[in-house]
Amino acid sequence: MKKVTAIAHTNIALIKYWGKADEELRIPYTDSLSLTLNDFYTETSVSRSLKDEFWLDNKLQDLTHSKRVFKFLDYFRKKFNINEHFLIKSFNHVPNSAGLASSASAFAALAAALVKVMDFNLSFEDISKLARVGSGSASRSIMGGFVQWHAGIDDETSFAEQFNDGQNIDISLISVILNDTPKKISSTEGMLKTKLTSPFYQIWPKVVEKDLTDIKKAISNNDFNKIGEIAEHNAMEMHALTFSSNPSFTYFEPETLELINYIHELRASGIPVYFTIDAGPNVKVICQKETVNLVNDKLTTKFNNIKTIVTKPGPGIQYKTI
Ligand code: 2P0
Repeated sequence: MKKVTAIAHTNIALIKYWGKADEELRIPYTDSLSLTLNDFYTETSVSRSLKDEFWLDNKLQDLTHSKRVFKFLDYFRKKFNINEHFLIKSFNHVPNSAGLASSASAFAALAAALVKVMDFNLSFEDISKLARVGSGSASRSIMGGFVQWHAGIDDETSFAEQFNDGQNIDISLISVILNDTPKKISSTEGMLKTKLTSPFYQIWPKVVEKDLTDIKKAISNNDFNKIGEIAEHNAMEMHALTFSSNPSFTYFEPETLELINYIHELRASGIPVYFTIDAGPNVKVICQKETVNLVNDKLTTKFNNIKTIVTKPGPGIQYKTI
């Protein structure tokens, strides 16, 4: 029986996706832009089978833990009008506590493997549309480097596209794990609460439009400081939406604020360093090759109980030939 193995890397949004126009199809309200990361990925093998089965890290998953994957398989069968079932074996190389969503790399790898096992001849953009329905951010993990997800208005027009492969841009990322307790509000739930109750949500599309235009210019000009400034500001704008929801909520923990203050201090001392934060308390520090070791040393000296992982721009979907 034919088996296909696909590898997809996770990504970090520099301009955040926060809120859906269509919850089922995961059509977002706004475009977003991310950086695919080199050191965190999911490897997924798919073969046709008599029934659907989902294994994660060598463990067969029960129905509860397979629910989201099975729903995605149903969508795949319906979209392409097929009846096949699949045996799925996934390995997550995103450390559990990395503070990075594994759903992006997971659904990107699954979509890519499914398409190939069925011998469908789809473009990366079409695979991105498929991955999007599994998890919005997965649409961006199909491509490497800096990737823009076009919000679009329906399934056909909502997909990601590479903006710049990132290979000539000096950007490094330190994933700082301050706190690895699972978050209380998932991003799916958090973005819905925000959309429904934050009075500031109505200006979010305008905010994103400007930040996106500016960051694309900064990437094209290889202007690291501008990239960092815009990414940091956009992350804080997203978190302001959670604070202004009703009832208010936040993904920040006290340590998150301490780290934010410390990054500001480092920058005031002349080190070009910025941060972004996703739907969790952990902080991703954005710096350059020349300073990454210095910044990493300073962080681990200043904060006792943190873990850090250094990474850089990573590639898009890869298929493994066995
Ligand atoms: C992003 N996040 O752009 C934003 C910023 C978190 C903060 O996409 O509901 O797991 O499955 O589409 O993709 C995380 O949300 O959400 C996310 P769903 P997803 O990366």
